[in-house]
Amino acid sequence: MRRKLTCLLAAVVAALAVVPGAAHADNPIVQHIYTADPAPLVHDGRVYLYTGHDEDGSTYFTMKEWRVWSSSDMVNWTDHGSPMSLSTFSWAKQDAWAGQAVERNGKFYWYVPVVNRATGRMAIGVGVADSPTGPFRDALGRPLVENGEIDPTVFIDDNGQAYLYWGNPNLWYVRLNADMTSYSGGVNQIPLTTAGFGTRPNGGSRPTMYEEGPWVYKRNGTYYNVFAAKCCSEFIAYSTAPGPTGPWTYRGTVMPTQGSSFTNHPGLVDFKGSSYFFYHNGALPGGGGYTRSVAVEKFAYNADGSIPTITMTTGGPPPADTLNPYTRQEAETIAWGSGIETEPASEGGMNVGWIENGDSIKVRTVAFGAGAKSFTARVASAAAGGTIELRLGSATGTVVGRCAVAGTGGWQTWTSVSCPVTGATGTQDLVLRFTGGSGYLFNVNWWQFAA
Ligand code: FUB
Repeated sequence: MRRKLTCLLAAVVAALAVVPGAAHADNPIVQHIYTADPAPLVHDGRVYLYTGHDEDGSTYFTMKEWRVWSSSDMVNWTDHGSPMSLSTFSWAKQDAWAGQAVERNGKFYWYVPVVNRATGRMAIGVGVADSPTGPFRDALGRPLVENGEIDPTVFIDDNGQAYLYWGNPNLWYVRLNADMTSYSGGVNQIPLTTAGFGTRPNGGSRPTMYEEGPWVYKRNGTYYNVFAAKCCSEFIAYSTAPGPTGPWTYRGTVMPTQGSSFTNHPGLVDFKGSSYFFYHNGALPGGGGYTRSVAVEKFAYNADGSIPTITMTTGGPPPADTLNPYTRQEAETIAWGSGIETEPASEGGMNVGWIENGDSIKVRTVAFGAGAKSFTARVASAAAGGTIELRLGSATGTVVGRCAVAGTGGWQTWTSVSCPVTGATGTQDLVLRFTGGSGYLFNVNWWQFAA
């Protein structure tokens, strides 16, 4: 990924710098891999984002694993790697497509569609974990439900009744039992009427706008189903209902067809007092219908509960919070990464790696307060190392510190390096810019300032 992106990203960032009003570029929210099919979950003061992973250079929905990301501010996103993949489900053959995770009684349930090797049909599996970042295991050892259709969304109503909806070209649901891994009442079909889901121009066998990717939730007593509409290219539309199973009324467009991907996929949450709409597009260099990227926009419901039309931006939402540099921050917590990649770290979590001269990581709204005095980073290098430049605002901003990194004898042989810092005060974007000789320089696991 990085080979083709490094130069192109620099060009994109340079172009954005001269676009009035585009002071920063934080969409798509992940730059080092292609991501698709966002499913956000708010838990314990963070938003966890469950996505698919489009392979580099893909010419189909060639997807082998799912990924998890999290943020406390909607702009800096931590890479939690891949805690669930096709290999989690021994019965799964291929197609790690669009799913959704939910928490119940301290456990996290992640519903996903995959091809069942035994039948060759799409089936819905369920992963379960004790933490929102996994690891997830197969809860059942078999599909929860199978009818050849995709894109599960899960919703727990106020009375505790949980529902799993899914479908393309139809729309189905089951009533999940409290264990979240079985259901009662059989598999039910939601009638796709034009009153409920709009009229598709030249619809033929698909007369309504409903295509796939339902996202069902409840707000102020109204049930919402936001879905990918029409094909292809898709746009995002929604319907509402007085109950979880209907009757549904079509409410129109949420996001028009935009963004260089012929699919789109919705996910909505409220977080720290605001509403957010997640989607995907083909906005990264090399991006397109099979190399997609997840992005997010902030929005406000209209007074009558309707959803305004939301358009894709390169800026994304404003920060919902500041980042505390005086606690340990993972290097893989990133607002915009240029040239870097991530991998599992031997010390736990992920580390940033494949760093070359000129690569950088931007972290937004870092609350330095009265001033930072020193910087410490956890680093490893099987090569000669290099330097971490600490810059304010951008990769060409004021240098407030320089930390030398020497070779440690291995890419996972970790040590801590420290250096003095002057001039880092107030709340500012921070860029860790990496410099050195040729080839890969060093890895970074975490960093922390001292006041
Ligand atoms: O990512 C594979 C498929 O593309 C998803 O399941 C659909 O929602 C569409 O986004």
